[in-house]
Amino acid sequence: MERRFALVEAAVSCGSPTRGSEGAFDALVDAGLAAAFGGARLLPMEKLAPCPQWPAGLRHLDTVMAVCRRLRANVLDALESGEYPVVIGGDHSCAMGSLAALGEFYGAENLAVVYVDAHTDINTERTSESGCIHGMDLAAACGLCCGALTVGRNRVNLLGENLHIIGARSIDPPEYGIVERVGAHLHTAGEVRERGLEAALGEVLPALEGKRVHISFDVDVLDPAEFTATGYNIPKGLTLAQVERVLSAVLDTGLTVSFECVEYNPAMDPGKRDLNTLMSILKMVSEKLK
Ligand SMILES: [Mn+2]
Repeated sequence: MERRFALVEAAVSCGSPTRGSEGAFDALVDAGLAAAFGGARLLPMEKLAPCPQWPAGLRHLDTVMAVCRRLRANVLDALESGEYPVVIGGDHSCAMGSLAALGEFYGAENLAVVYVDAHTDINTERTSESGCIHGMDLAAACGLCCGALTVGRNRVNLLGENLHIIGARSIDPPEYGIVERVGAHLHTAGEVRERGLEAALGEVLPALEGKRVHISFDVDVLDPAEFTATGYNIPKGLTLAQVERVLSAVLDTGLTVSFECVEYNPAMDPGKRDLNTLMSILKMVSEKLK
């Protein structure tokens, strides 16, 4: 049976310090993303103004959580309709919403996440220095954060041992300890450079067996030589070829149940160079899934 897709918008940028990524869904749909995914059903989302409050030092908490609750409902809607969700952020705080839906639908013990990102996003509200919620989504999904960062029914939607982070190179000191404590698997960009990407994939891919796999792809994993339209341009990133290799290797397992792409900022891409790059990556993803 042919796979049906839902393109799900996560219109949030105030989980990050930079505005603009809430426009990524519209930019990608304008560029033909729905057609690339076989006439996917669109689940757009209202763009909320960032609330002024930062309770408990959490930047724009109410707006971020409102988006994540809507996203959870829309991803559940797609899953219950038998569709494969393709979530388009927005900043990475939206992963709290997607992972809430996936954890509830499949059960946290059955879910694995391949997190392709320049960051580890595993600060809690106690370790974060910035208060930016897009650096806390994995900690929240693993149940390490305060109740205010819980989306949906379950406090724990992901077990650390089922989390595989690839390409990280901007990691806060407390995050190393949290990664270790939850038993997550970290393959930094430096490690990929030194040992090669295939060595990392050789550890990640066998660990996915028997799991339902979610890919969460933050465009900032790419080296700034090839992609700059995102909030952080962090040197020594993965090449486009390496990112395509990671995504295709994970997609080729046939185990993925959803895909997420975050942190593209069309406001930083007037010439649309990076839009074209991203569309080519996402078309490759769609071809793999067809
Ligand atoms: Mn990132």
